[in-house]
Amino acid sequence: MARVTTTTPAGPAGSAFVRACRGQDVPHTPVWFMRQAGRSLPEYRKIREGVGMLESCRRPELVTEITLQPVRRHGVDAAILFSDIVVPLAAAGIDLDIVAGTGPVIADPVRAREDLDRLRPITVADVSFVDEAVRLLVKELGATPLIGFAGAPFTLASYLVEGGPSRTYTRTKAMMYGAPQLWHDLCARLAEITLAFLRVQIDAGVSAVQLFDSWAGALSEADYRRYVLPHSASVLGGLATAGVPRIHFGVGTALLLPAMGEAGADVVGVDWRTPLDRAAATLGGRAVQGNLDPATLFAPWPVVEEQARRVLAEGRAAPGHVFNLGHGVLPETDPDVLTRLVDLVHTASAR
Ligand code: 1CP
Repeated sequence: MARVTTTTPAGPAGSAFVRACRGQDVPHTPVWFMRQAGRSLPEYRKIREGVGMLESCRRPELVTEITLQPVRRHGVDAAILFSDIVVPLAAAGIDLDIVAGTGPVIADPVRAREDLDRLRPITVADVSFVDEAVRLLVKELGATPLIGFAGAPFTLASYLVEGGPSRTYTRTKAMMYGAPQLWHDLCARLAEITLAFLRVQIDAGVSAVQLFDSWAGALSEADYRRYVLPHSASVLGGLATAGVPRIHFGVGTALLLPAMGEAGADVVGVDWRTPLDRAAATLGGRAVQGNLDPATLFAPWPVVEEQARRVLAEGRAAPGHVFNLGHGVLPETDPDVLTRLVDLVHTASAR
């Protein structure tokens, strides 16, 4: 009897990364790192000298170079577009800056109904620099997949309402509970902008998208389902037929993982607090991404190796596993440890 073999398309669609996202067999577990481009790399610090963060996101040649740096250096299985989650908000008309050492700062926070008028829908013309950067990158990367991304409505709303980073999300929750219709209208607008922004990246050629709901872990499951899930679902559901895997990630989300999967993810990103086998058991057959604690990279190498092997073993419980950290690379991380970790993941997982 003839054996049925799945044909592997050439190029990014046949890469270990895309195949793992789809739960297909892979030659090795693919690996990339959230915030792999950034301050851990001396070549990044050098090229960013004297160029503000937002400005650097708007220069396609610079975006291309910064995005390629960690691919060249570490040999990761995927690149992630160098940008920031607030880039589409600036394109939509919000006056904001990304302040070094702080993060996004919003000049006039969104607190009342009339503030919604400052959030216009976006078209490709508003983010033409992203369209151009993705096209340049797809050419440069060849068979290496490029991940596009956006912030999810809750995480974006938290910056808009608080005015910047927050630890307690007091004003955000005050709006959610005290003015639920305003909250839902704000999130619906953000979902529309986010969906348009991801479509621009998909049309320009990204091979996967990641929706970052980094701060969703601040919510109970009940509140997440009521105030957040419908909006993230309208983003992810809007991409159901786009033909690229959808990754959905947040921090501190142990009890939210099933709901984040239900929002329409093919792959659920897991932070380091939840073992991947326990996550997989609640995810109804979805692939997982993660989840080495980024702080582990400051420990002696034998500890890094032991922990990475544990993550690989736990990841086998899921239909597909993309190795990553449980959150972004910390700026003080030794880049040589990241390179060594990529090699370890590849050799230890070779089938
Ligand atoms: O690997 C890469 O190249 C990553 C590119 C990238 C991504 C995916 C940047 C560049 N930002 C982001 C997404 C992002 N931005 C998220 C989601 C991911 C996550 O959870 O880490 C969030 C929450 C932001 C908001 C943001 N932008 C923060 C966090 C602030 C807070 O609330 O604590 C910060 C510090 C920034 C600035 C920023 N964005 C990116 C970089 C390299 C930097 C540092 C600034 C600089 O280099 O000048």
